[in-house]
Amino acid sequence: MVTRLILILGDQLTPSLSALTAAQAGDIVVMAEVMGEAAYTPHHPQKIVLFLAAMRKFATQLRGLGHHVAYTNLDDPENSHSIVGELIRRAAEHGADQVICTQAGDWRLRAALDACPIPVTTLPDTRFICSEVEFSAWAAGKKQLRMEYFYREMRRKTGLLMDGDQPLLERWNFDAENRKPAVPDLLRPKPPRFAPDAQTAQIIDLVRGRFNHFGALSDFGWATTREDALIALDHFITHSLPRFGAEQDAMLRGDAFLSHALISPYLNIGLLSPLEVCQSAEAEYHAQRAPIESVEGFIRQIIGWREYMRGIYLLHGPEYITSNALSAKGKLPAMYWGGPTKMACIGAAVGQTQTHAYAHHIQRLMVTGNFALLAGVAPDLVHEWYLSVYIDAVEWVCAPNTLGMSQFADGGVIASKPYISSGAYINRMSDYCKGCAYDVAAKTGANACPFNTLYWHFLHRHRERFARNARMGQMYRVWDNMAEGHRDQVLADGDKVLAKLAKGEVV
Ligand code: FAD
Ligand code: DLZ
Ligand code: SF4
Repeated sequence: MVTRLILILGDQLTPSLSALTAAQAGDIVVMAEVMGEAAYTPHHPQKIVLFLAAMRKFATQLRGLGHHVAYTNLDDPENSHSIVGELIRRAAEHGADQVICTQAGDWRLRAALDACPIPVTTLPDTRFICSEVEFSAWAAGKKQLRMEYFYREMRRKTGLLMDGDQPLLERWNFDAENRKPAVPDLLRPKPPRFAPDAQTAQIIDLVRGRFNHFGALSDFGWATTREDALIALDHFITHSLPRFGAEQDAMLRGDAFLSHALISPYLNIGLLSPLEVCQSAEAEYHAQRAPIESVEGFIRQIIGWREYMRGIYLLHGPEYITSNALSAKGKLPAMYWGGPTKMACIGAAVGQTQTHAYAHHIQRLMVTGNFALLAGVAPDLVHEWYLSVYIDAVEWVCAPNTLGMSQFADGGVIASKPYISSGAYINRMSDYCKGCAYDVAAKTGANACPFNTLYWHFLHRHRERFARNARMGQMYRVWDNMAEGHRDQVLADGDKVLAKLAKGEVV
């Protein structure tokens, strides 16, 4: 009988995975903790713990289902430390001459598996609502790939929040009712955190001993099994979903999680499925326990943004991660890696990233992302940072969010205009500016909020590209109507901030 290896990667922890449903008696399931994956970028230690703990527990589950699992621990002396190396080793050990795998999420691993000397049969990853082929068909011939229209297709396809072929309540989007500023609220439900069990605690010790990456391990509280991920989902749906829409964009110093779901890592490694998550949110609307604006906004993030980002990443191929449309070349300031800063907003976003490996979307987009874009940081450095520091970071979703949505490095494939703002937006949506060393109201001077000077500096230096953008013309008119002396001062102050950043000085 032919022996085949069934490869299961660290983000493929789903029993109904195509490679597992293709398994036959006598096949060997291969799972491997390897440095090639654990250190290709300086992952936050909590992220490494999550992957290794969830992998080990999934392997136990597979054995319980009757699979023969050949599992390589990180500290196995025989470990070759690459996925392909482990396939070669296991093939020799078991006399196997074929590998079955579900398509890897990243181009990097796809290329490695394409070069594997053992023949590999690749099956599609069916855990997404929109397949790769379906997305290409939707994109074909379109000049602009608008997420909103893609999302409507996904609503029709899934039937979520639909009334026949029309959207429920005759509206696709309820965002006008969402996105209120931050209000401290002691009664806001706190998401459950999961104390490490003995197996996870052992992995925490292993990771602490082997990796010296940015990020703390002391607050590890992530679910590492489907059972606990379901508890996290259920808690969100019951307690936080009703507030999700209103609080989606709010930021508060003392509250890292607000009313967010904290389920992205579980979706991305396969402990939860996007459809089950959306259906449980939809049920809350029908049971009149959550308002339409929260439920629709939440479902849009998952069947809209998440699927759309994957489609864009796959459509644009391996070169997407090298894009740099604005030719940005700056260094990533040390404050992103926990270095000192006078900017309270960056300090808060980076601080909670260090503690929890988590920041919510608006912190990523409008604080750390916004600043990197205004400061002209090289997008590959920005991408490396996001890919490393967040618990949910895998390339297919991190790259389009970072390079496309946040840094405009893809030249406008995803965003029709750059996501930039002055300090006023951050002040409106957060409590960061109160007590910051900078003055959010000051437009010039040593005390002026760096977002204020760099905002206009960015528009000025990229005038040729953006002045004719219909959504940005108004900002250029505001700039042009300022007194010339004031404009010169803003630019000179912006230059000073950029010079400090270039010299590695604290801002
Ligand atoms: P919630 O705010 O509760 O949202 C619910 C779910 O919607 C999330 O779990 C997620 O699955 C989905 N979602 C929301 N927004 C997006 C989006 N823009 N793209 C894809 N899915 C979305 N998300 C990742 O999963 N991995 C990443 O590596 C990642 N990198 C990002 C980098 C940048 C610069 C930005 C701006 C966003 C990034 N995001 C990424 C998207 C988003 O910030 C996270 O999905 C979200 O913060 C996860 O927390 P949550 O589960 O509490 O989400
Ligand atoms: C992220 C990650 C880490 C930290 N470690 C492993 C590992 O040891 N073994 C493994 O199979 N996968 C790991 N992963 C997840 C992979 O990097 C992920 O499967 C690819 O990036 C494809 O999306
Ligand atoms: Fe951030 Fe500026 Fe507000 Fe300080 S004043 S917290 S730098 S937006």
